[in-house]
This record gives sequence, C-alpha cells and structure tokens, in this order.
Amino acid sequence: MTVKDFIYSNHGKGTLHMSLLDPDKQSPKEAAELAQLCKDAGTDAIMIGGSTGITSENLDETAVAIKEKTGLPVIYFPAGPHALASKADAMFYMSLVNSTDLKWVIRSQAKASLYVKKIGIETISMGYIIIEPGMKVGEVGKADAVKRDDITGAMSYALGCEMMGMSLVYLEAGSGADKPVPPEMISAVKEVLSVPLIIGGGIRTPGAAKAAKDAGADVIVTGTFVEEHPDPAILKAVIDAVKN
Ligand code: 1GP
Repeated sequence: MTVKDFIYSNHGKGTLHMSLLDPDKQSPKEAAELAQLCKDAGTDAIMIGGSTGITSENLDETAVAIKEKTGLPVIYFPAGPHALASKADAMFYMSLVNSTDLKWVIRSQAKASLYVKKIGIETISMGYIIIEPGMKVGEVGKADAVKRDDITGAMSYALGCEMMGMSLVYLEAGSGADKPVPPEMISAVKEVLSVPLIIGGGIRTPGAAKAAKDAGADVIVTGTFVEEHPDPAILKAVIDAVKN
C-alpha cells in the first residue's frame, strides 16, 4: 500500500497522528528510539524534516533507522530542494501556496522534480497553508500568513489547492506556535474540503489535540511536543486525545 493510500484509507474513519522528528536534533539511533516511544503511544507515521542542518545523509540514516526499528511509514517533510531523502517511504510534494516568493510555490519543486523521479520515491501532492503566527517557516517561506480570524481566507486557499489537484491540504500554525490553528477555522475548512486535512503547529496538550480532532482534522502533527516530552505517559495522553 502506498502512503497516500494509507492516509486515504483512514479518511473519514478517524484521525491519524503523525510525529515529526528533526534529524538535526538527535542521532539516527536516538530518533529511532523516540519513534518507537511514539509508536508505543499510538502514533501512525513518522515525518522527518527540519529547517536547518538537514542533509541527504542525516535524512536517509534517520529514515532507515526509524523504519528498521518501528516498521512505521516514514514521510519526508521537506524544507527545500537542498537535501532529499531517498530512503523514506514517501515525501510530501508541497507548495507553500501563500508564500510571496515563487521559490516556495513552484520553483524549488521544479528544481527537484527530475531527481525525485529518478530516485523513485512516492510523492504526495500537498497544499501547505501558513496560518498566523506562522513562526520560522512563515518567515523563511515569506508567507503572507492567513490571519487567525480570516476563516474565509483559509477556506479559499484550501479549496483552491483541492481544485488544483492537490491530494492533501495542511494548515500550519508554525512549529512551536503559542496557539494552534483555531478549531473554528478547521471546521469551516472541513466543510468545503474533500481531501484529507492535516493540522500542525503548537499542539502540545490533550485539550488542543482533542479540539483539532473534534473540529474535523484528518491528521494531527506534533513535533516540538514529541521532542520535548519523551515521557511515555504524556505522549500517550496527547496521542490518545487524537485517536479516541
Ligand atoms: C511543524 O506543524 C508542525 O511543521 C509541528 O509543529 O513543532 O509545534 O508541534 P510543532
């Protein structure tokens, strides 16, 4: 089964949890151990990526170590075309659709495409929409971030992505955001969207995870929380809130 089929086969049946690990923050062995803790707590897949210090080598070594230890799907979450993971199961082929710089909308994706085809990794097209505060990715990606109260803006971007053929839509508040994507924005976007909706950025409590799930998120991503709270009980409380 492809990773896209895996995500689509759960669509409408419940919410998936994905754990985001940054290969620059720990060794491949440590990343695999952390991924195993996430698996034991109920996570469904591991995303790997980060904004600095990412190389093709640390991506691939981390992907292999996680796959060997956990057997979970590993998805590369790219920050640009300078490093590519050939050993992950799939990569999100994403466009930062509300960037003001074409580099993040299509030029980087074009630059990488021939090489990506050659290595044969599964690509999953994704519209990536930055919501305030946007954090580092909003700054680096020169995003014209959707304001937190601009529900129509978020709906318009999300539906535009679907109409352009993107398989997934990701609403991103930014890693480490003090507030996650507002639940009322998630539910409004869900009303117009047919493809799976991913929510991430600033989710670090069972309450925030449950609010995003109840609003209709199909996939919830936690990164900072996973890296800062490798305590199995705390991990499980947040992942349980996503899954149950
Ligand atoms: C970042 O949405 C992800 O791209 C995860 O954000 O690190 O805040 O969990 P956090």
